[in-house]
Amino acid sequence: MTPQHPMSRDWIRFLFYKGPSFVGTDASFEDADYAVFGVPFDATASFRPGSRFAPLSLRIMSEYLELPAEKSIRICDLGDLHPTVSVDVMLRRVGEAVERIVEAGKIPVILGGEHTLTLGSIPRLGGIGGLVIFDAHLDMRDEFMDTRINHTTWLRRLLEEKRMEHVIVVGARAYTEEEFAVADDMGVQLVTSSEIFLDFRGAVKKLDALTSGLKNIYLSIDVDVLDPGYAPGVSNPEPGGIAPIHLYELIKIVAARGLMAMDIVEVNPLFDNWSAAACAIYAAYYAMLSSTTSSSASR
Ligand SMILES: [Mn+2]
Repeated sequence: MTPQHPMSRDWIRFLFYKGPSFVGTDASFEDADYAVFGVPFDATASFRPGSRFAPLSLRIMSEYLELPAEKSIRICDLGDLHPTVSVDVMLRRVGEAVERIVEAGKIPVILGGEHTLTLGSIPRLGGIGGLVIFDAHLDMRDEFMDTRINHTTWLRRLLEEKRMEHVIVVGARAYTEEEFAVADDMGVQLVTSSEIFLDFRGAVKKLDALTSGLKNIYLSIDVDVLDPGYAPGVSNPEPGGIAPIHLYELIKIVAARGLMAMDIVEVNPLFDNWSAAACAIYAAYYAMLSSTTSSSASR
């Protein structure tokens, strides 16, 4: 009798690649602390569409990066929501998904898609202790191109519906005077990209102070917060952005407070050389790592 080669026991898995899945995980929902799902939606794109392809490219990139301490985070990949061109349908489905994930005691990690999806998730979550957004933009227009719910207005719609006490936008640099005035009026705190560039340690201290004592953070990462030189593949590139290493260090501060949910949006693979996708994966990864490490330390 010929001895059994180890691969013969699971030869289908050994020979064939069935991916991609986020960081290559095949964990079940039951076994995971983080439940990843994609939202292939870019129907309100005002400049360059294509972020609907980001969930796929983020998964592919995530399988090729050498991420630190990968084994210590328990992640499952649920797949993508079905595509739709309806903003209302997308918002409803995102809301239902995050509600079910949080009810099961897990942390949703949403792969956009355009930023509008955050308006679907936050209203369905009770007990958010703070909203920290990394973004070049404020997304506080009243309307844009004749619609009131789109990727440039979602934060204004969210805060009109329900004021939140701790809303912080980090890396902001591209906004109208009106948006700035509305943000100020609604109590939104800013850490601008110039502040981060000119005095990084000062920015660290400021973000540390702004998030001090907060927990159950909703973290929303718009990859256009990065300079387009680092992350060209976004739908609305704005020069003067921050560097990836600064983004990761700032994310670690926020995520260490403890995450309730997270989304990572606006990567656009049609304009990417895989850099924006790689930066996005690292950002999501450091967030999960910091939140996990801090929660197991406080147990
Ligand atoms: Mn943006």
